[in-house]
Amino acid sequence: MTLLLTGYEPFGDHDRNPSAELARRLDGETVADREVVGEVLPVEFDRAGDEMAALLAEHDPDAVVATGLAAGRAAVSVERVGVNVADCAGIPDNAEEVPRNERILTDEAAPAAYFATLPVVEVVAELLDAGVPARVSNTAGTHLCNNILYRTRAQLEAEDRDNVPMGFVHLPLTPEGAAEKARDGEATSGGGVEPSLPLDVQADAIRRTFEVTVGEPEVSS
Ligand code: PCA
Repeated sequence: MTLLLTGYEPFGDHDRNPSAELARRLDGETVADREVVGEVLPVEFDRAGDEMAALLAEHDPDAVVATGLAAGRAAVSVERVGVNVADCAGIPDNAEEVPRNERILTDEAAPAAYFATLPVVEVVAELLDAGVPARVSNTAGTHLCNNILYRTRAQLEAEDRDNVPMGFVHLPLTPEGAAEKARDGEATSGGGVEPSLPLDVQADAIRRTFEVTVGEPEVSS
């Protein structure tokens, strides 16, 4: 029994991506009595969805949590919905693709959006109870993070695997990442620094996300 966790490689002007670090860190851990499979996806519109499809086929996970970086957000953001839009919003992907106002699935019957099937409200409530700044987010944007949410939900539905909970969690910068960015900026002249959350706290948030999603392990008597 496995739990699939994906992160994304660095992209744009980010030299590091906490989501990739987390996927590597949690890979092989036991969470809620299941083994976490942590994998890093390419930030490429042409490849990410196909790589996810291959991971679903290989691991047949009990739940899927995809993650990525949302620099500037102060909280762990559990996404509610993925929309059928691919628009790089000025940030080319790592293959220099720059889609503008495109559909992810061009089939007429493709829905405008898919809801995440993680229990997003319960996950956020649990994270807040545990002292982790978290919120439900109503937009994952239109870049690769939205893309993997929409495409994975479409894939699971097409395969009649709708019972596999799947969703997307956007992560803030780590303190190290925020400091690195501030070094290139105006912080030494009184400028601002982006919000951040330590990787340990982010890792705890992801473990709890899985636990709430698949339920705590049974306590045997
Ligand atoms: N964040 C981007 C793409 C990859 C990542 O980690 C996003 O929010 O879409």
